[in-house]
Amino acid sequence: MNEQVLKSKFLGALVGTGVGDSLGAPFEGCREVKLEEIEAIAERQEVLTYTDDTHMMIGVAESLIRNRGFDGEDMAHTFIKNYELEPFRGYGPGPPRIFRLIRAGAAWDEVAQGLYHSGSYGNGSAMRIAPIGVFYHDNPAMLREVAYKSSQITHAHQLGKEGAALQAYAIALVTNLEPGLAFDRGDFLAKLLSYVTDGVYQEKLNRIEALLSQPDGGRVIIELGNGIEAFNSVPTAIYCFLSQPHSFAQAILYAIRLGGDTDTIGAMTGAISGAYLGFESIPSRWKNKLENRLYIKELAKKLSHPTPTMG
Ligand code: F2R
Ligand code: MG
Ligand code: MG
Repeated sequence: MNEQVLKSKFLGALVGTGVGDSLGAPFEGCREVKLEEIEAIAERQEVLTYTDDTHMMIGVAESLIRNRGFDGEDMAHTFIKNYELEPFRGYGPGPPRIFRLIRAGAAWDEVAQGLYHSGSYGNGSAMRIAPIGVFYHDNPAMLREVAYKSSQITHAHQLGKEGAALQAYAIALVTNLEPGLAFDRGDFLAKLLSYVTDGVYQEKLNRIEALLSQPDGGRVIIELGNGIEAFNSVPTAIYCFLSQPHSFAQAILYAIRLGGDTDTIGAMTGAISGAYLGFESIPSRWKNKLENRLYIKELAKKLSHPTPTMG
């Protein structure tokens, strides 16, 4: 693939995360969201402010760049440093507890196992995964290994890890596709299905084709979910992308209109759509207002010059 196209996809995935997160943030927890409200609030804001989703995604990118690949200790301490600088980003309850324990000397790859008895299956590791999806886009085995290990820092439950790997693989698959060519939805879903190892995700992915053929937001919420759990949001983001594969704006607006965990489903939909369609597909009225956009773009550019290695 042309180097410029690939770079645009890295930019699209990272900026897409930030735009989806910041557009969805005002509606997190709402039951119904009106299209006009999303546009009106975005229009009124001078800056589109992101939340923990993008803040942690930035930490993932910073650590991958610094180490030219995954280093768990470094990524954990990057999360901690960023959190301590900006604890107001609306973090879920689990990560700050983990950060305090690691600060007190707990091992980065052991501590999260004890959270909620069997580890967290929240969507916190999937929401930040975009840099891993694009960085390892041509190596599915390493992609899974790094998705799992990066999840292990805060989300050690198998469903949390698998949600992160599924979201990363969706991003990787579309990174490998030329946006100008026909998009084969069946092939994309079949690849996701053969990659994912957990029955909970397989069952949800199996419902997507039927939901796409008879679009109904209510059924999407009932059958795929719009909640804070990885299994109730990652398949939903994949659905939102597939419902509007050729329009970043329409995919994001659809995701936010579902209500529930709007910033996170928006962020994950934005990462997939941005990685497929590229940076240019993200409307200027949104991307030009994204908080810290120059820094996020810089991270995406640095990430796109690599030979991935494992730390
Ligand atoms: N925190 C929020 N939103 C709350 C409101 C924020 C407000 N707007 C503000 O500004 O203050 N959103 C962010 O949190 C979600 C990601 O959460 P994460 O990182 O996964 O957290 P955690 O604590 O690990 O898991 C979330 C909840 O899932 C349930 N859960 C997880 N594992 C469980 C298990 N094994 N057993 C039972 N329950 C489990 C718990 O209820 C956790 O609290 C994103 O939406 C992000 O935007
Ligand atoms: Mg958030
Ligand atoms: Mg959220």
